[in-house]
Amino acid sequence: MSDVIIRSTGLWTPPHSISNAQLVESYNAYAARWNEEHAGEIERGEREAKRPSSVEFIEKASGIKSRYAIDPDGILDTSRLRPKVEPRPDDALCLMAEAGVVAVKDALDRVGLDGSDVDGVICSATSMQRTYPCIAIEIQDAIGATGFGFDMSVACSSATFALQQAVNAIRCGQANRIVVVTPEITTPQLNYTDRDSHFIFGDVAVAVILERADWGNPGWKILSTRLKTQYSNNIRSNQGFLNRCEEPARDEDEMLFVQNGRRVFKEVCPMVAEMILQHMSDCSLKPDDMKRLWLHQANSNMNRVIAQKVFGREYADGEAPTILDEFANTAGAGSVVCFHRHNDDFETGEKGLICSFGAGYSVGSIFVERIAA
Ligand code: CO8
Repeated sequence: MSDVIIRSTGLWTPPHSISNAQLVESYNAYAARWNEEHAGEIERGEREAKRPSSVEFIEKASGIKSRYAIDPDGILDTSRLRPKVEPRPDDALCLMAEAGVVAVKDALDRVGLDGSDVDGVICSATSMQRTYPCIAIEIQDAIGATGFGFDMSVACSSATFALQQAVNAIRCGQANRIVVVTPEITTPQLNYTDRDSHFIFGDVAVAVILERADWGNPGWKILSTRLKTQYSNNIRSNQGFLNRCEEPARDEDEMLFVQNGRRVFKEVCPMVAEMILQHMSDCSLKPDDMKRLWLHQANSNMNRVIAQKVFGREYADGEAPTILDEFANTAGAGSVVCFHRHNDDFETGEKGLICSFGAGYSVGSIFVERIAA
């Protein structure tokens, strides 16, 4: 059995982003129009008026300042409030594969590799654009990789759960170099008429190349991985293949992201901190062995609570950085995008933790150590 390293990571972002101010202006225009249209019902107490959203609330409650989006115009258009996506012919790369391929090629280019050097592709994201053929197999074909490809999905823990599958496959000799790619096209899954959640998500794709450590390349040795799930309905989407057969038909809102954010906050923070500390102790590691925690990027206040519990002290921003200001919540990709953006300053032997958490509930923790060639 060979140890496994992360050799490289790569990123794709859409060319445009949306600021909180733009999003709030659009939501408030929609809400004002809705209130006018429903003035009679609101007056008779049959409906509640929609209250305005605010930039101050969003930044204080979440740390989010902007998000990349595949189509800002469609989202901000108050008569549409969703991105516009052109259908593509079957022989063109689909949107998720296209985003994924850019992230994978970025990761390969950074270490002078080619798609043909890869013998496994796992595409793991909150939602898949279609059921089959797998997006991973489409990406495998587009980059010229050999071996196998498959799709998987564990909401916000999609990347970390896939990383463990890749590590195990390499350890067992089923592959030598695997790409885990997480294209998170989240903006079409958001309800832009819901003040509580209209600001939360952004689009991104991130890729991780893992390979046998005994090849002797520099990178990040995987010290240990651990996964945990516990059923909860507090973050939910009812979108699925049975929707078109359901009678009575569901309201479209039920097929979009909904959450009880307060409950999530309260339940997930202790669960994650306890799991990290237990995992750390089982690996004979101590909080002060960690130079950095690359935590899931849902909410800066959640990360503060978790990082403080893990370190057992006040900590500097650089010890648990957030990327929410630029990216917002990018679901399964967040902790890995954070790792990608904030790892240049590590010296050989320094250690850190990649940790995701979210819907399911699901938590994935991965300890890594910087190694030289
Ligand atoms: N503007 C102004 N005020 C607002 C707004 C707004 N936009 N929204 C709510 N308010 C108001 C509320 O009405 C409330 O006012 P009042 O007390 O008068 O009723 C007040 O602000 C406080 O509201 P909340 O209690 O809801 O606010 P919180 O401080 O709890 O913050 C958060 C809300 C930011 C949602 C916070 O609870 C949070 O981040 N929780 C954790 C969420 C989380 O981590 N979720 C994980 C989801 S990601 C995941 O698992 C992947 C799922 C798959 C994703 C698929 C892609 C779409």
